[in-house]
Amino acid sequence: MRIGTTLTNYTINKQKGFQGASGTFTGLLNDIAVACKRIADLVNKGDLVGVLGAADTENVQGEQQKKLDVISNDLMIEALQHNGHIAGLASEEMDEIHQLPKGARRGNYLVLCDPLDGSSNIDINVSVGTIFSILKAPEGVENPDEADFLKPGTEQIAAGYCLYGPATILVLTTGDGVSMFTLNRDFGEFLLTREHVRIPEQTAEFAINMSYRRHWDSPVERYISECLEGKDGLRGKDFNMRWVASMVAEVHRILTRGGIFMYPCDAKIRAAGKDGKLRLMYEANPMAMIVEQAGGAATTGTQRILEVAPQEIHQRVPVILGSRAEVERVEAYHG
Ligand code: P6P
Repeated sequence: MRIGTTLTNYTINKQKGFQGASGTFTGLLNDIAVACKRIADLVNKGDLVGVLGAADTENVQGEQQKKLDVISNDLMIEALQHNGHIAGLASEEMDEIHQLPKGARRGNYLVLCDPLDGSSNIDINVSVGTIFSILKAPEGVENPDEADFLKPGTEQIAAGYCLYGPATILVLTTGDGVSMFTLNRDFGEFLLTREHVRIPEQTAEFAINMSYRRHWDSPVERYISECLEGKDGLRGKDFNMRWVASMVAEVHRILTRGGIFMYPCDAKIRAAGKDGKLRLMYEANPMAMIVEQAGGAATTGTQRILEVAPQEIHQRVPVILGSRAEVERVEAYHG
């Protein structure tokens, strides 16, 4: 019996192509994988270890945090801050950039993460996930500040997520296609299970929260109405709908069988003074890189997500991503 290709084997082989690769990238991915394995363990145990339910705190978004949101964030900090692979960490769960302890070795990378996305699903035992984005750290900066993190998505070195579902699957792109690694709990390794993942160009499956329909802008209303008209309508085919309320699960479904995911801006979001619900730096950008690397597309409706110039670390954007032909149709309706 073989071991198979571990995440570490994979990234070391990938690094052979990186001039002057020092192995810190492999080390960084290993740190992220360790955090994800521990989060997977706690998500899997749930009530057995008392991690479900709400924490008595709010995050910077003013949203009630779940205990596992806070625990997952603490685990990401613990896994990342002592090994000399990063120079700073940004997280949905922290108002400010996390600076490394005084004296801790600084590394070549910055990590931005949503430690546990979809946490409203934890207490109902529906899939949730960790999302991460990796940037190059600025040369010779001991304590990178928010401005050092505010790079467009095109500058991401790598992006990925870990889906805590029936299987625990880590999905990664380093800019050369998308690969998937399934956790073998028997010996605690992520093993390569899929490579060169491609999203089907066409799809007949859309994901949007229909309960906001009365707030939608006309391009979104037009697109969804046409899908709902089915084969007797303009599209000439029936569509299926999904809404898991966990972006990681939606993106994984799209990588696996195609589809379009939409969290557009709408009148209600605009009235609250926001540009969207999902966050650019640690949700939209990493997912957009993954989707584009798998042949799909990711837009705000009027702009390629990866080209949005960030203004602040927790800013929100509209997100429409998935099968290229469908995303381009929605963009055309916004045109
Ligand atoms: P709604 C989870 O809270 C999240 O950020 C995404 O993972 C998910 O797609 C979306 O929000 C769900 O939002 O408004 O349907 O609860």
